[in-house]
Amino acid sequence: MSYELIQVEIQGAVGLIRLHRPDAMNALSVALINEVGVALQALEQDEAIGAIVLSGGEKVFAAGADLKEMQSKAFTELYLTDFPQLPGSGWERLERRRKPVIAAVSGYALGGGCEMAMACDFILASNTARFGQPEISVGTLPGAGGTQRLARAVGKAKAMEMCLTGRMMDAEEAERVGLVSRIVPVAELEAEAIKTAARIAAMSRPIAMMVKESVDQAFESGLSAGLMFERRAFASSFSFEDRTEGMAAFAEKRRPEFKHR
Ligand code: DAK
Repeated sequence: MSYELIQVEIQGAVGLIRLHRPDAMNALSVALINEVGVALQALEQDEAIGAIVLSGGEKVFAAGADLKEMQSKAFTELYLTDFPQLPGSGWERLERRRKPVIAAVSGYALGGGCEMAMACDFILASNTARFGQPEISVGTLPGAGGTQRLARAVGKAKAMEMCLTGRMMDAEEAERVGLVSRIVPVAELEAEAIKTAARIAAMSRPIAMMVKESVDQAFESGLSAGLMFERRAFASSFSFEDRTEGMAAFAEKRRPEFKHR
């Protein structure tokens, strides 16, 4: 598959998807979102891939939905098509994927760009990253998780202020409040994200997927239901060969050789 609006690379067991629409600040047109979805699906289906990095350019991760494309849309169309989340659409694939995805954010991550980064499993940011939900400035509001994931990530006060004023948050503030896991110098960001993804990909794939499902569960349920989910997942890890191998390797003071089974 050849792509026009993204670049896809494979580095060992890591798949890299780089948003690449530099003349429009990586604005998320439906075509771009769907290319991301196609690439994600291919990487999900590739047994050799254990983790994925989603990055943009050094100046911009993504400046949000393509406002020029969105401008002429009417309510009826958005409602009838559940824009742009039709079954099989790129956004739906991003939301439903099972392999871990790291967002590597440099520069602007605004509107749908911030939402796309937050839909990943965690965000590594460069020192130039700037996050915001400026939709209110163009007369609308976040539509792909901005009010929900931002509030869960940074709490009500910051989320409310950002969504109501459109104020951007820089990398330091984003790390301080827990929106990003770490800050990396801009020139090193993509390499560091790939290195981090490679570390995840070296773990047992099914166990990494269970870890992801279990942490995600913390945002879907109350504490006792979440604890029960985790306990059941923990018990079921004992059905994997990789659990036997991991503990045997520890006892034998060697590196485990996971077979992803
Ligand atoms: N859409 C289209 N084009 C964009 C764009 C965008 N969001 N952002 C930038 N561009 C284009 C500019 O129009 C300009 O194009 P030319 O004029 O050169 O042709 C080029 O990129 C360079 O932009 P600037 O000249 O503005 O560059 P600056 O460095 O001065 O400013 C900026 C950079 C990022 C601060 C500024 O461009 C800006 O404020 N952009 C708009 C940011 C914004 O409002 N974003 C939120 C959009 S609403 C959903 C999924 C997603 C969404 C909703 C629902 N579902 C799943 C239901 C998302 C909604 C949104 O994101």
